[in-house]
Amino acid sequence: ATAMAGLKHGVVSQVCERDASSIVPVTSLTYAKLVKRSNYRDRQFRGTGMEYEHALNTSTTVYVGNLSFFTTEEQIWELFCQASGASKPHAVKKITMGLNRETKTPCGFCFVEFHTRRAAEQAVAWVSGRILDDRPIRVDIDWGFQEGRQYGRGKSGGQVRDEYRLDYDEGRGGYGALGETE
Ligand code: GTA
Repeated sequence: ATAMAGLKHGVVSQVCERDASSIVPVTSLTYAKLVKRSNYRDRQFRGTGMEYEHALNTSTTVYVGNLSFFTTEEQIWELFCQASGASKPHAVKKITMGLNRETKTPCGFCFVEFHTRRAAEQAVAWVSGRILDDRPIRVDIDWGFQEGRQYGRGKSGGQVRDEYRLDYDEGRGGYGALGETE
């Protein structure tokens, strides 16, 4: 009940700071309510709105955003395996690091594929907002990984959001790409 109330009022930290081992079994209906949808829509998805919705509702993949460029795949494995609980150490199937299209170096996001839908939903509910390398990470249900999606779509090869940023963000390459040239 605390978790539900926390999400309802947007107090994500209350939910995320809980020890994964304290998660009690709940019904799928409760999980569905816990999974908060973002407003993100992948404009490169080739399909109808209904197909996109169906993919989001059934996918076992999440997108993880706001990562530091220095966060490693190993750290992400550790975080998600730990969050899945000691009883399910193999919940994570695959991690695909987001890479700068030009330099092929990490550019601040990744996709995590789980073995089950429930594990993906739990990750959204319990891991989003956790601090990794001093940054609150964002975990979003994703429609599913396809080759090519691991690359940043910004003009400079990184993520689009890093094109427009005007602040200085040490963990994400300093100033935004456009800010540097303007
Ligand atoms: N499931 O939230 C997400 C998400 N994001 C942000 C990226 N991906 C995501 N997937 C899920 N949820 O495979 C995926 C993409 C792709 C990979 C890299 O990560 O599907 P990208 O970040 O480089 O490019 O993607 P994307 O997603 O096509 O960028 P988009 O939607 O144009 O913009 C993302 C954000 O950038 C916006 O929400 C906004 O914050 C900022 N932004 C975009 N345009 C502007 C603008 N003109 N001015 C200011 N800010 C802008």
